[in-house]
Amino acid sequence: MRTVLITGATAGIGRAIAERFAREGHKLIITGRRAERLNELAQKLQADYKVDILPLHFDVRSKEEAQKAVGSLEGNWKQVDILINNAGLAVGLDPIQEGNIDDWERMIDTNIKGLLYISRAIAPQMVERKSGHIINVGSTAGRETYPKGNVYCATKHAVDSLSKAMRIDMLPYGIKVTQVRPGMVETEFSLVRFKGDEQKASDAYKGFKALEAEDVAEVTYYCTTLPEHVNVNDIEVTATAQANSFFKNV
Ligand code: NDP
Ligand code: 8X3
Repeated sequence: MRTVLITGATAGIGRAIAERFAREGHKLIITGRRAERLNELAQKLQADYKVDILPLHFDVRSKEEAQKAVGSLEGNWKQVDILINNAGLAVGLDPIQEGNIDDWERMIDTNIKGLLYISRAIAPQMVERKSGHIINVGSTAGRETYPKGNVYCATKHAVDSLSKAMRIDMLPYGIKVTQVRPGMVETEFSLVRFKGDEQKASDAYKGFKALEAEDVAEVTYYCTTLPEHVNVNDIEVTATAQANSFFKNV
């Protein structure tokens, strides 16, 4: 039984990952901004799987909140064996000359700085114990840049770069670093990207069978089941109907 901290567990991929690990009997620290959803999920997982769940609601964009949340961990909760940096978002889909600067900042602050704040707070105890696994949720958008995806794609390229950098820095301590890169997954992602426009959000998945959050959770869980000497450095997973960021069988 291990302790797993999952950021962005109130919806989509993070929520599915939380359920996948709870099913296996692991202790979970689940995080997100929406306290009510987080508490409901904690109660559900506790009831369904009889596991210990600690909900911590905070905004990963705030260095102070992130440090305070991790600093509040007590006793056994301090030892995080697996950190899953999943919280993230795309906001807007505009050419660079029309981009909304606030949208850009939300993406950069969440997808890059948030991931860094949490990793900086959790990694030292892994280093001290010479044990641990950090999983960063990247994207196919971290490999390919698609039209109007500019800043979102740049943040996911940063996740790619940081995953490689962390793997080098963690090497002397035997800490695994994995990047999981999903293609299109039908979650609240597009609803957030299109600022609540349900039509635009559902159109994004029209005409093909996208991944479900549970598919990504399964792949993520798999990466944590391998022997001590084996690490999945980087894994890209798309729907069968999606070849890459540009080609879909619609
Ligand atoms: P969802 O919108 O369904 O879930 C996003 C999660 O991130 C929520 O739990 C949300 O919680 C959390 N989150 C967002 N901003 C913050 C913040 N500032 N502080 C704390 N938590 C935050 O999207 P997905 O599940 O699809 O996305 C999860 C990850 O997967 C993201 O990193 C995304 O980039 C990546 N991804 C998604 C793909 C897709 O097609 N869906 C494909 C490839 C990668 P709350 O709002 O409660 O704070
Ligand atoms: C999310 C997948 O293709 O919308 O990372 O960028 S995509």
